[in-house]
Amino acid sequence: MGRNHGFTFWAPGALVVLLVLLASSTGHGEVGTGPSHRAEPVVPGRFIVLMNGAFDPAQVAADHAAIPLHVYRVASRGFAARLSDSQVNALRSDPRVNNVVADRKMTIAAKPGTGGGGTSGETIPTGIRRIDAEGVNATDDIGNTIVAIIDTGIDLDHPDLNISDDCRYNVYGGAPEDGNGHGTHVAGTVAAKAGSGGVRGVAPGATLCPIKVLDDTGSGAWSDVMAGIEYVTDKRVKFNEKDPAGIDIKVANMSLGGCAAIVFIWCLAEPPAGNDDCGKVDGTVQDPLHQAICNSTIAGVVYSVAAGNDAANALYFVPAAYPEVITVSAIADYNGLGGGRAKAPRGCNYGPDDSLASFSNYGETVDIAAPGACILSTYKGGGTKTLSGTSMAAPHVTGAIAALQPFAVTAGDKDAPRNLAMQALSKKSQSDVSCGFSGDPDNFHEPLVYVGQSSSLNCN
Ligand SMILES: [Ca+2]
Ligand SMILES: [Ca+2]
Ligand SMILES: [Ca+2]
Repeated sequence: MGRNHGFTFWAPGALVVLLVLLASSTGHGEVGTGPSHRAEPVVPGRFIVLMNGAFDPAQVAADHAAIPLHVYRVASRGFAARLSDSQVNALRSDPRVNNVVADRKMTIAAKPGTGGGGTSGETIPTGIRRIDAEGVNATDDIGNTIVAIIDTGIDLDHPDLNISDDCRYNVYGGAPEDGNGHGTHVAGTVAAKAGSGGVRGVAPGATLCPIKVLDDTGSGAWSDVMAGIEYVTDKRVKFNEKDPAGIDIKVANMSLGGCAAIVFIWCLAEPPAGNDDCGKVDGTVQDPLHQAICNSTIAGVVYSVAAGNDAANALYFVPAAYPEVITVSAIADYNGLGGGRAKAPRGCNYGPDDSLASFSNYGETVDIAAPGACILSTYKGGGTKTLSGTSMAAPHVTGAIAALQPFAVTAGDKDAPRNLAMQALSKKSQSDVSCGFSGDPDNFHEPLVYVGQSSSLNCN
């Protein structure tokens, strides 16, 4: 386990979030039901400073002798920096400043995976078969569709992936190589090429835009994730404005998350502040990550995000809680078929076949389910690996969105990308006799993503 927790991949195992009961007199929420680990969600000394109106964040930073780690001008308006207590106090009383919030940590909590394919030929992963995506043709339209993977980077030399030369970002500088493997795994489920060996993704050969915001141990910070969102949003806004520097990023995958509300060093079983107003409470930005994502969806980017792996209400985790994103829960499927008749493979048991995965978060903020247990996909170093988590479910939905052709979102409405994509996606209800799944613990029965391009339906 890493030392610090607060923002993590959603893969089961080492949980990152402590759902804690504080005395009810504090007004904080109830006891979480998920497994708990001590959390230290704040990055000591590091802050995110948000502007009022159009004031120049670089000027404000300079006026306070702050050295920005990041300056945000598109998805957010502000900067991130290490600040002393006196700088924080001075910034808070500067009328150009809307708010100064503590930056929060991120830590990987990925379950160690099992070995991948060493076989010749191409393996069609069970998740691809379960949603009938194996018949999606690798068209030019899909190849030209650009998908941002906001993660640990991507193995840039992986022979099974089509990675953009123009669209790439690394918050740490240099090439966005994936020293962890998680981002490469996510990328392969979205878009591993057809007929090239390895595995096959939902939208085979789609163009991947690596956005590296978490380091090789899976650690990072909200301010770094916001920098990745800033890059994606800036490229998309420029595309909307027909600027030659623009890039038509259609959809972004975020297989990561952190606790929605914190007090001292604990995560609370509470939704994020200002969740119905893009992170604002009475005009003050309390949740800058939410504000950044709203401005990105307003620019026309669809966000597909992991629900989280705490077997808890996804409303207590971000970005899963945000209304403007598509939040994806995970089902366990072991054979690529519906019907619930398969046994879990050795060492990879997350509940009965074709049920909500035992680790998956749930609740009203979840929009759609996808396979997320024992998923084979591409991995760093050119090969493949089997991993589990809602991290693995979200890219099935991201790929399904990328495979929708034509699919266009007009900029301007924060809810439009999510709503249009949800309407356009094919889905199967939980109660579908051949395709559905069991075990949803709440009254919000999200459907299963279903691409349905195979000539022989796999649900039967
Ligand atoms: Ca392949
Ligand atoms: Ca099954
Ligand atoms: Ca549900």
